[in-house]
Order: sequence, then structure tokens, then C-alpha cells
Amino acid sequence: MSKILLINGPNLNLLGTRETDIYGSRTLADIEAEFIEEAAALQLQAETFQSNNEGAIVDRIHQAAKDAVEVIIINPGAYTHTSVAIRDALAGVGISTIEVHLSNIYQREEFRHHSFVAPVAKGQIAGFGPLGYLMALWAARRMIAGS
Ligand code: CA2
Repeated sequence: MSKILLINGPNLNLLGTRETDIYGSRTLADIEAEFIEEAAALQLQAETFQSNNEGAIVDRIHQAAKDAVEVIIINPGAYTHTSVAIRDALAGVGISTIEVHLSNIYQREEFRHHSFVAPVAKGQIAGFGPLGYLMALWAARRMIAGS
């Protein structure tokens, strides 16, 4: 079975507890469980990872290459707008990557409009809330099938 890795960056562990007007009321555990279930239905083996630490995310991306992960789906959180290290890790391992944001970052503050990850990603999904993770999964399924 093809392996998929979902990475969530800083503060996304707080989902469902604060700022529910922006990020919704579902917890990360709930979203991850749904992701794993939908992946299984698509014959994909999904793993999930969340960290508030940039280096831990870089290490997990490196590990993904050793584990022969075929697609990384990543919401880098605020590191989207700051992290050359995460961008370099994704480019370095060369694993197809889909960038996801819960909110539409282009409708928000100017500093959220730039993504360091976008140039090394296959594509970006933003503004659909947790549905975006499933949309990325469906795209990953097609990418792996080559269609
Ligand atoms: O829209 C997204 O998914 C973001 O990646 C979320 C990041 C933000 O810095 C990006 O610009 C866009 C922030 C995640 C913070 O998540 C929280 C969830 C609940 C309560 C507080 C923060």
C-alpha cells in the first residue's frame, strides 16, 4: 500500500479549543482520525504527525524519505511564512507535496500571503477547513495512480 504522511505544524494541536471562528470547532485528533479512515478507503496507508518545532518537522520529512512515503500533505502553520528549512527539507527529499491551509490565507493579513513551501509543492489547497485535508488525499490518490 502506498504511504501518505500528514504533517501539521505549530499550534494546530490547539484546534477546536480556541479561535474557532477562524479554524473551526473540530479537534486535530478528530481530523486526523477522519484522514486515516478516508486514506484506508482509498487503499492508502496514512500516518499523521504534529509538532510545534521546526527541527522536528524537518526530521520527520527526512524520515519520510527513509520510509518510502509517496506523498506528504502538510499544513506548515505559521512556518509556511517563515521556514526556509522546511522548504529545503521538502525539496531535498523530493517527495511529492501538497500544501493545505484551513483558512484562505489570501483573504487574511498580508504576511500570510507568501508561502515558502508553495514553490516546492505540487499544489496548494486553502480555505476549505478540514475538508482541505481530504481534498489533498483525493489528489494524492490520483497522483500515485498517475491519472
Ligand atoms: O489556515 C491555516 O491552516 C494556517 O496554516 C494556520 C496557521 C497560520 O499561521 C497560517 O497563516 C494559516 C495557524 C495555526 C494556528 O492554529 C490554531 C488553532 C486553534 C487555536 C489557535 C491556533
